[in-house]
Amino acid sequence: MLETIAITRITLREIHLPLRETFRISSGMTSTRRILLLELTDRDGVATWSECTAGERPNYSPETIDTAWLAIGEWVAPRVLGREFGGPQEIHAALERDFRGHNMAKAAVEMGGWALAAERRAVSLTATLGGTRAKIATGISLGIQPDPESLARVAREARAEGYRKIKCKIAPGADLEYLAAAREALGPDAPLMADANSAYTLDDADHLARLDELDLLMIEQPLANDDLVRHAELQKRLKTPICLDESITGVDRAEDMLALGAGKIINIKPARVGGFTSAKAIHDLCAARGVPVWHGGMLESGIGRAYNVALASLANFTIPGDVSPSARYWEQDIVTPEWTMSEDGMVSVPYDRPGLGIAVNMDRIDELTVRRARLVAE
Ligand code: OSB
Ligand code: MG
Repeated sequence: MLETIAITRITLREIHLPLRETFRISSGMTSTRRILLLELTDRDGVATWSECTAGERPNYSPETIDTAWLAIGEWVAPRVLGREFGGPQEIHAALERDFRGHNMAKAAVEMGGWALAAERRAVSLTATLGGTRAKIATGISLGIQPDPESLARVAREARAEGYRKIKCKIAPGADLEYLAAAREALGPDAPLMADANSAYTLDDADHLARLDELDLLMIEQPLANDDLVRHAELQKRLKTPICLDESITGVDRAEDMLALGAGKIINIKPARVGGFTSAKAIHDLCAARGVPVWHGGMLESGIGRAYNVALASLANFTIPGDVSPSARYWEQDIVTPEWTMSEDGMVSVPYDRPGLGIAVNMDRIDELTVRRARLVAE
């Protein structure tokens, strides 16, 4: 049966992939990504790859690459290996029952299930998800720079390269002046936004209200990761729309955001919400309510990026995503072809190629691997 998914083996690998430039956000810096890759194989020998996007430290979400390695081995894989599922949505359901949190660990396997379903039918992951676009609009997420002038320079360069949205990371002490310099460099009509990664509190509301003068598309996640109530209070005091990232861990939180008025836009990252089943539910809810969404990024390798590109091709991803081309991150990616961007800031969706639409560069992965584990049905 083409529709059933029966995963019999999952190989975990950790690779170390140096970023071209250190990426600084309000809560920490990353210079080399420690990336957890999964190779999933089914009963008939059909195989695919997925990526767990947890970071090295619990500064973005409570998960890390090490907790995900443990959670997949101890709890996720044992629920999935050797079982037959009617479709990837059933994998999602099996991972929800009496199993709190660990969304990124769950997502790595659930999303792999979607790619296996695509491989088995020899259609693209995009088609399997219901994507409708042949290319997606791309933005860039710029890390915190040493001073406003540096931010103005990199923002201008990014705009010249074609990026359709310029997102600047901010933190207390690196916000108003920095964004004002970027606005000045880009001009009044350029699509500019800020991402605070939870660096502020409600006491900063008056300070944050000064951002309204800069005509930002939105401010992303100003307050704590688990706080919708104060975001609702802050939104009342800001003209700038609030976009939530960290706070939206599932479709229920998206409903809460809308009910409370805690934000007007959602950054969807499938890993943060436990996988594609949940990401699609949030996408559909927002589409029904007229709320725009865009696809976030977690500095993924070319494998994770294949999943992001596929999901971002769904109809309600109407704002350019943080889905930049491989060369923005890596000297050399681990996939062929690498992800590229056109001069007008678009990434092509491989809708006519089966599965992920890219080939995995095995030699490169072997070179970069620092540990490996093989999980099989008991
Ligand atoms: O908040 O969107 C974020 C990277 C790591 C952790 C959190 C975030 C980010 C980014 C990177 O903004 C976006 C990208 O992958 O280009
Ligand atoms: Mg963010």
